[in-house]
Amino acid sequence: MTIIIDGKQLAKDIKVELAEQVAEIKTAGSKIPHLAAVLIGDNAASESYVRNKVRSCEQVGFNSTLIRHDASISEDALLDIVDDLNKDEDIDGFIVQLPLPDHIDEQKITLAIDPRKDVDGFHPMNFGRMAQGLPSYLPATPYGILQMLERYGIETSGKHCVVIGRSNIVGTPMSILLSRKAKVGNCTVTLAHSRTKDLKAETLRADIIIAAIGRANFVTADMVKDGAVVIDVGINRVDDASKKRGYRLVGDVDFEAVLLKASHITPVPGGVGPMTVTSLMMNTLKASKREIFG
Ligand code: BQF
Repeated sequence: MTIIIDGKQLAKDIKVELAEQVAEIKTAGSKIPHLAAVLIGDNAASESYVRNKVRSCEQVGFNSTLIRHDASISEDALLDIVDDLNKDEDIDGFIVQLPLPDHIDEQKITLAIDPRKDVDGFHPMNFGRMAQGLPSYLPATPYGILQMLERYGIETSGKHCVVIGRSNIVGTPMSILLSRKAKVGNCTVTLAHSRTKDLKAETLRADIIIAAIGRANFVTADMVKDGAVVIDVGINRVDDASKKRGYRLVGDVDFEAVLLKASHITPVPGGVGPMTVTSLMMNTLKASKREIFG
């Protein structure tokens, strides 16, 4: 029987653990962790992601601050906001929700964030430290996936993992983390992407498949070996007249068909997504405890 990995429940469990730690912080009279989020424009998906983050802060007992601006904000004005947050003693960590409007250089904004407050782990300082196995804020999605593998007792050591997709925030860091010498790691990793010659030949050899392509139902059953672990990072909208919103969310994996082959599979929604948000909370707690940079 295939195990459906319940990311929503796992995220709840982690939030209970975080709330216990916050309660101890409050009892000790120490500073309450404080996360700030900067949201530019009115992209519906970004709004819902930031809402999830603010709600999670409330659930675990963190303070949160949401800074909103319309899409016409200049790059310089956004850099000023980042600078203010870098200097604000009460803010332990902050995120600038991506994507940003086209006239703003995301790389420039990311570089302006103080690495000590970079709880998304996107600054090259954190990325470089991660790649070298030094303490760092791990990017939230890969961190959430590591948590899932660990908490479901999935063996990774010596396994062949195929990561599909080479983005800076998911595929590339995931491939690095799984190949590292670590509790969850020691995989032999193949990083596949749009120029990969024979993707099916690669995925059929995989013990673990991480799908982070961004195309609905891209990974089909014929690409999956019997007993493989399948982690679906995709969040794609497909038209669905039976829903009142007019669409539903599906992953990068053809769930119903792959379910019949996999040993473990993550659903969408309720799989990787909720774990991404709790990972951000875990990073924020680390920031407030100065765990990474002292
Ligand atoms: C769920 C994200 C692409 C680009 C930028 C729960 C989230 C999503 C799904 C969520 C994501 C995706 C986030 C579910 C944050 C994950 O129940 O399946 C939570 O809020 N996410 C983001 O902040 O930026 C993104 C995906």
